[in-house]
Amino acid sequence: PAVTRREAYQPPDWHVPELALDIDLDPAETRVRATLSVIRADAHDRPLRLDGAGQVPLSVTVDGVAINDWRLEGETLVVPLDGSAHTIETEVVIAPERNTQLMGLYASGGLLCTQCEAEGFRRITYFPDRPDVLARYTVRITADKARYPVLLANGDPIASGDLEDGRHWAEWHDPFPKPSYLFALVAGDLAANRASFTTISGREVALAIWVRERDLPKTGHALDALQAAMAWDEAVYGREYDLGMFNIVAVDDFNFGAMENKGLNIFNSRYILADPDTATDQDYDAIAGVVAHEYFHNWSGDRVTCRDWFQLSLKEGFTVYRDQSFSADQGSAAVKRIEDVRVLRAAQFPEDAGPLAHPIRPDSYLEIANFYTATIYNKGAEVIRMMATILGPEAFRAATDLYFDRFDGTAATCDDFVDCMEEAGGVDLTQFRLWYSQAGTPRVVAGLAGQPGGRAMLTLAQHVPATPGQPAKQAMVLPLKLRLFGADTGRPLTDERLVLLDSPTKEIAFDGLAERPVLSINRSFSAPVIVESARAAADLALLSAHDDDPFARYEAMQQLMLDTLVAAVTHGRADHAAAVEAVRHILEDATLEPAFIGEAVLLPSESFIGDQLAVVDPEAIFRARAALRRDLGIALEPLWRAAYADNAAGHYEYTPAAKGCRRLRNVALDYIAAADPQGGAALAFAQFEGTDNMTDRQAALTTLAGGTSDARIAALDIFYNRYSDNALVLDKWFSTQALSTRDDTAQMVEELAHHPDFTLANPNRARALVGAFAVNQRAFHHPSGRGYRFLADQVIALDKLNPQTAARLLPPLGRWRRVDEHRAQSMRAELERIVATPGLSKDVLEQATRSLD
Ligand code: DPP
Ligand code: ZN
Repeated sequence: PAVTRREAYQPPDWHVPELALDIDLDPAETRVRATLSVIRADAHDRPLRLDGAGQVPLSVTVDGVAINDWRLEGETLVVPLDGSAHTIETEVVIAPERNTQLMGLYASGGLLCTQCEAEGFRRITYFPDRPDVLARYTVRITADKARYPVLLANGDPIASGDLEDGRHWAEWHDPFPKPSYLFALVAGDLAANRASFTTISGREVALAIWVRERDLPKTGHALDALQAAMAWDEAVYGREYDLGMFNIVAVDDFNFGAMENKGLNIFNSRYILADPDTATDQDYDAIAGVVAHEYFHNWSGDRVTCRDWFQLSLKEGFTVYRDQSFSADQGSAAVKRIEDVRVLRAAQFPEDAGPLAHPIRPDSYLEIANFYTATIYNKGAEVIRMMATILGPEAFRAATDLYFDRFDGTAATCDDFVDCMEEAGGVDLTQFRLWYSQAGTPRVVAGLAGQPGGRAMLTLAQHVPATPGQPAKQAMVLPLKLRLFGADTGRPLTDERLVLLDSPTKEIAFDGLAERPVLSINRSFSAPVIVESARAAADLALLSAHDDDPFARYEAMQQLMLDTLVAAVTHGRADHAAAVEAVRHILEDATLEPAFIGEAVLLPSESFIGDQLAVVDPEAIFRARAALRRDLGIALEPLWRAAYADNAAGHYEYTPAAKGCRRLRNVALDYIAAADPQGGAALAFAQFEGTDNMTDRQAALTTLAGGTSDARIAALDIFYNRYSDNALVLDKWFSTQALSTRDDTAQMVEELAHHPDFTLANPNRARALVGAFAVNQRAFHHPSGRGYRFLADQVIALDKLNPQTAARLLPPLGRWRRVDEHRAQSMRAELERIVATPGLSKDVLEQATRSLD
């Protein structure tokens, strides 16, 4: 397969200002007629080339006349043209019911729907399927009226009618030129939860969330989130919605979380449907975040799109930053920041440290679907956040205004965005642009040396590690917020300052310090880097108790626990006293909100502990973490029990405060179970049975699923029977077991793969079992190698149905450099087995071969 390179970008040879689609829907045989008005871009003599995949043209006409001098080069339809403007018509037949890749037009639960990003449109019709060809779409859909009473496409509806044979049709027009990846169509038996939104300039927008009739009661939260997001984007970015209608459809089979098609977002149902009985607080938060994310794409993605797929982070990094800011404004900003950093560290740091590392603007790909990564999205968002920090809020807003104004209706690049930041911010971001080209997580070594006479010297050094294809790195611009605190009193000794570390090393002197200083650095996680700063347990404990930046406070606590756990893994045992006392202090601090306490007292994950070690020993990490969990549980048992009792709620409410109470209470439950497995299991089972909401039920189930009590089996059975008709909750049943810390998880997961409710055809289900298992460090790295074999088997099987989702499950197998030689060999052997599989997709081939390097 051919590699696509960023450097090889060429502007399109032909523009397509208008596209009319006439789609006669049928699951087995859908007829697509496409009429393209094409204009030669400049004085060249090249033919028109239209991308296609999986179909053949039944007919091709030019200016109304059938031609036969067209040809196929691979799957590309090549049409020789003489003039500078023509009308091209093609006709194809496709079979949505046989589309298991879920790219292009496919069937899901009786619906017909589309997913076109990145290159799915070519599976529907012949078109220049690249994001820099922007067309105005008019779409006519015809379908059986009984089976598909609702017919939706982008833009606004302009006409509809009935036909004689029980069929009907609808016509939609989207006045905004858009690339083909934003095309969407849905047909099915759907009901709408409707509302309206009045924009800042007074226009009425009709909102609708379309689902199966029986799911209507679960759409209220998503609809609220949509309205909040629309208002927020007006207030914070000055962005107003631009069509008369905004539709969202939920579908059960979906490769992504959701898709920002112009005026017709299509969502994975897990990011729409919620009620207290079936969705956790985390689900509610994710729904609001994803609804906002897709809505925000209307400007950052649709009105201004990407020139080519190497610029993906232009829309994704920026839009993730926007949705993170939105969610921070809706609840506790401190807790949101902690959660976002945890995701970055769990998903992106390992990617940046492994064989699949790539810059947020990659240089080449075999299959673009493989680049919808935590690096493009989450690190991309951190890069935008750093520019916002450097510019300050007013200049950042001026810069985004300039960006939207200048590039509205066009396909832009990451450099265009940074140019606007520079112009409006009056700053030089030349060196900062290295964030777009260099992969790898920068490391900062920080040392603070106290000197006599109230002086101290801070030494900072940066190092960007080598990554595949990038052996040597240049020094980057790292915006580090820092502040000094007094070691005796915990009082701030300085203001917070923003240091731009833009050279390999830097020294900063502090004078007039009244006490020995303690360093608080990378406050609010101002730069997505790893800070190494040898600080004594007592100093970390001091910061965890006194730092005025909540993120830094959390971070000090995490560092103290990490140091303790790394010592335990390295030496077989560690002194837990400092960690216990710091946690006690947090639990006893009445000024803290429960949500924050719930985060601060959480143990670092096994994988994050592993990331601190040269060679990961999953069993030793598990033991060290379990021992600290038990000691914290035992030493502070009265406090956990008090937290458990004090944070009980009468009934479910989705508010930041109620959410925080549930969070802390469930963290406390897990510590109680660590201290007292019998009593804890009984408490968990009582909560499991007595609660009125899924947050508490799933938390109790998780605690039980990690233990050995008899209540475990009972709870799993009750849960299964109660929710056996709800696919999204069954996903939780699978993933809770796949994430269990029990010894026998690997075997249980193999058995679950044969459960009648398990299927690889549904991406959510595949991710719930296989994806969850592969991040369960202890189970996946089972010394027998059975975890690796299982993952490889599933990837190979899924690749035949759905290459994109199969490829996204593969990366854990590439972490072989991080484990001992024996495990590494087993992992490599499985990767080699995958590569040797006949008929492998380029999606999986690319991921597996890169993972072996
Ligand atoms: N639908 C995916 C997202 O919104 C890809 N654009 O991030
Ligand atoms: Zn997105």
